[in-house]
Amino acid sequence: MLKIVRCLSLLICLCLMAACQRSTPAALPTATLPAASPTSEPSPTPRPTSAPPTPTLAPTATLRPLNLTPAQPRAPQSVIPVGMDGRLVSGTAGNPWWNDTVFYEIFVRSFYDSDGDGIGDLNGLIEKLDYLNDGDPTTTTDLGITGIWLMPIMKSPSYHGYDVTDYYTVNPEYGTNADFKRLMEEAHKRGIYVIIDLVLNHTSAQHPWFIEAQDPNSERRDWYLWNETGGPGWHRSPNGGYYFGLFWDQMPDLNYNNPAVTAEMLNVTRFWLEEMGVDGFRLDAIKHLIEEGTQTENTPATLRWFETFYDFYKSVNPHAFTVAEVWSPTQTVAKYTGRKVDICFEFDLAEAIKDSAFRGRPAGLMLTQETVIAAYPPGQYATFLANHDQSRTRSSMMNDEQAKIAATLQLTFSGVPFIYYGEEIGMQGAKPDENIRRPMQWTPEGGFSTGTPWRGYHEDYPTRNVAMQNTAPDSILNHYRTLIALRNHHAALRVGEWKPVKTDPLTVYSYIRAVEGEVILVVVNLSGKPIEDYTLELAEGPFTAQMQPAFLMGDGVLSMPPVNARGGFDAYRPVTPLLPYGSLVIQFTP
Ligand SMILES: [Ca+2]
Ligand SMILES: [Ca+2]
Ligand SMILES: [Ca+2]
Repeated sequence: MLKIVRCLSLLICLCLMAACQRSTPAALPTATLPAASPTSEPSPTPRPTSAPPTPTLAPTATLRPLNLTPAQPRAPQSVIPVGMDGRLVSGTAGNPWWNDTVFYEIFVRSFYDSDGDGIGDLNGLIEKLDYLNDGDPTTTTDLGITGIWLMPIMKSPSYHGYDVTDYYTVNPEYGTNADFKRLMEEAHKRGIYVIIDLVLNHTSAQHPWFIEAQDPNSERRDWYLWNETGGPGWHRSPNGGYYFGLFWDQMPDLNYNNPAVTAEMLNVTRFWLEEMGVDGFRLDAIKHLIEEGTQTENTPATLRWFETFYDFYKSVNPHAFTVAEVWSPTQTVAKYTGRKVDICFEFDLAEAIKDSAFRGRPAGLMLTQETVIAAYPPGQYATFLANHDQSRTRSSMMNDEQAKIAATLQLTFSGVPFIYYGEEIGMQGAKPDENIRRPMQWTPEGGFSTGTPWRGYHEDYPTRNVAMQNTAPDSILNHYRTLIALRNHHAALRVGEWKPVKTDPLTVYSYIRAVEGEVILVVVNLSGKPIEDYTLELAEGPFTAQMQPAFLMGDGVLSMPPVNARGGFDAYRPVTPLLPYGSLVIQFTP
């Protein structure tokens, strides 16, 4: 049996290598922005009723510097919001589709329970899709996100699901494989892409593979890592010997030096892409995949393995997308980006944004943003504020206004934004993990389940919930809705060049985003006080004296920028005063 598996996997590896050698990057297509006159209004697009069109563009060809001079006529803003034109398989201005996407991370167990057993499920999520995006571009009552990342949905004995016992079956607590396919269909109808968590590094200790492997004579023995002496990360097996489980004794690491393991996990990858129709994967803890000696992270073998993986999933679907968790400093993360995985989460940036919002001054934010811009291909990184492993953003802030500022700084920056569920209403929670993964607060009664929730709500649910924030114009929820809508409508915010603006005082933070025909100026008052006396300075830039400013967010009387000879401005004060914790987003068009 093992021999057959090994022969098969060798064959697969050989095929992969051959495929790898054959593939050369396709020519970059021209930008696919719809031609539009600057004055036309967004128009409703018929909701697609059929399956997504076959992808025709190779996203691998798009990892190159942006060309800010598209051949199309000038379009100050995209006429059709992204995610609304059927499935956008190619992105704006030659970028991949994910640069036009705002993702939302969902813990299914805590999102919405459809059957009253206290556990969120896939049918519950389907019921709430209209909250996320109703598929109708003329309504602004939805959140407007265009992508979903589902935390693990495969069969698992734990509440979080990061220890899988069956890679081919949906956790029965969440639903069935058929339910999942219906979710894919309903999401795609609304212009929402769906990616799922894929846990490659380890299985559950209760996975049949590991149960078999405990027998030293089993054919599965070599699917995991064993030694006779133990050590840090090694756990005693009841049948003798020690197995390696970096995170937990219930999560034994798979042995990727064994080609049969690679072959099987590629099968899993193919199954979800082909049979279940996912648009891609969030890859868990990938820096720990292959150990070399005592080195347990970022080994050369791990980086090499992901080259194989990349070629494989792109061969199954050239538009499949991966976003990886490499919880390391930027320079290390960047090594994985492109030809290994598509993009990785930017942990340093998340910390810098939250730190600046909390401290009320830009604590290293500009340097971090410059480092990020320089480290990756343009826009090829995932931005976020918090995820299921970290304190919720609101719990790291002093008030709701600071949480809004953090959202402004994330959603007007480049990259691919990810929003953890509940962040849009400022849900609170800090470690232990269960407390940052609590049920979604839908109504003053809670509204997550008609039964007893698997874990209690955060205590503030009677006053902090979707229903109440829905009708409060200044709520965090409506702030998120506005920012996401702006991003969906304005190419400059999605794929525009980023340029820092010098400010005085430093409690004012500012930058521009620019594409041909549109410049967007972001100005944030990080402090809780109004600021009358301030100046913005941009040594050189894309401004012309003819440009007209207009508010996309904020209000007041706008003044024209004193444009200098190099297209920048020397001492600009667009509006007075800057309100406490105020976010201004100002558009300039010719
Ligand atoms: Ca349920
Ligand atoms: Ca809508
Ligand atoms: Ca490992």
